[in-house]
Amino acid sequence: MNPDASLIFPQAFRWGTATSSYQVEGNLTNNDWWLAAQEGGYIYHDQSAGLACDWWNRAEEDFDRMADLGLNAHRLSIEWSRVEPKPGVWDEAAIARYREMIQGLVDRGIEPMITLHHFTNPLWMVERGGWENPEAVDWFASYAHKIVSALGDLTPMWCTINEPMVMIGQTYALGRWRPGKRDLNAAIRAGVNIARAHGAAYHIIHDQVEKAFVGFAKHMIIWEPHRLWMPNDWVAAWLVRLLFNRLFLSSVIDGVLRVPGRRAIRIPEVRNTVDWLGVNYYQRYRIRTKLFGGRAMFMELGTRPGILKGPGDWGEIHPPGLSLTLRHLWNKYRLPLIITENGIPDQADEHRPGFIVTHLHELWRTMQEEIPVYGYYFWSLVDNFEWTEGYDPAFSFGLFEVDFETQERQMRPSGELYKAICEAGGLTPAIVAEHTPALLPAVFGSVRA
Ligand code: IFM
Repeated sequence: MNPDASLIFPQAFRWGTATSSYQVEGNLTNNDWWLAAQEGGYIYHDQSAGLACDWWNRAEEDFDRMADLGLNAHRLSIEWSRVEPKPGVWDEAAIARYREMIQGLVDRGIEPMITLHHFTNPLWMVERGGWENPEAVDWFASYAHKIVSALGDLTPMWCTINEPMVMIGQTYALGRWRPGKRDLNAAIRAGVNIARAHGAAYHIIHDQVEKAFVGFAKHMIIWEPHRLWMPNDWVAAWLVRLLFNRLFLSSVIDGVLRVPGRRAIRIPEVRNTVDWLGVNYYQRYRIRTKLFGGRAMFMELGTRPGILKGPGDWGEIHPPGLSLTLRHLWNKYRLPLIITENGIPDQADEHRPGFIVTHLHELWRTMQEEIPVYGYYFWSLVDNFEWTEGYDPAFSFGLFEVDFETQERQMRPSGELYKAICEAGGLTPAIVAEHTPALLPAVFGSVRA
């Protein structure tokens, strides 16, 4: 086999994994996701994250696993409700523990990327109206200031907010996340405040961190019409693409939020507050319109037979969507890109090895077009709490399987594969032959030495 055929990534490429505070830390009872579990009706079996992966006590054991995989980067988040349990009251011991954890990554040669907000909000914040309250911008800025002054010397890599459109859509428009609103005006109010909060944090980070490199993580989905002959499905797919993929993104780049059918909202202070764009890429959805669905449900998600799907409503696994997305974002915004998340719910690890190889193949091909992608953070290192899916085993994302009774970890075959890739700095014929032999012709068939 010709070793020159390998798909090797640049020397400085970041090979990472990603996690978030509520999903892995444990014993968090001061935020809205904990409250949602108490209220019931939002989460699989009304579960809270409970002890999760017990990172508050044993993160370093998983950092050793990262080092063993050969990772040089990891994305993790700070839990706002932990460090600021009451407005303006700081838990210095918690901040010290974060410092210890993040130093622990640095000591292992793993560059931390710190996310300031990953879905959870402190209870005091939601009691005061949450993101709909314009004061949320100042609350978030004060929290960002505290964290950046405490941790800013440890890393230049900062991610302000994770998947703002997922949070806005699920909480305020689709009514799936607590408090379950279906109110476009509320969604717009929250969207503007979140964009402002992002902008404020961007400047705070740049003021305090030398060589700061700041972005946010945007969930990008491939939306396609379900029935190619049905004009309504095309229009619906176009509309959802615009609302979900583009709206928030454009607002922080242009400083204007343009909701179709509404007056444009100017937020000039937010303009150009992105150094890099984080792409969380997972799936493709096909949109199917319904004539008699009622106001909120005039469309539904469809899938095609014969295409690999995730569990439940996860949609279709579609590796070419990653390159399509990266190409589109680069052509439109000309900003460096980072894959801040990519992964698959697959407890049996039946499809994860193929998922990793096919997505990295797409990524490598895209980078050959001089599209700057600075890193790939796999979601996730360990199985963890999956939001409304709770601990439903079908939604296990880890390179390591976790036994939540004993906290034991077991590396999955995909963990072995990712380790080989990180150590080699890319895909080689030997790695693909060993871990996903059926993909060998597809990945290396077209590569000439
Ligand atoms: O677990 C989530 C993560 O918190 C945000 N992005 C998608 C992941 C998988 O659903």
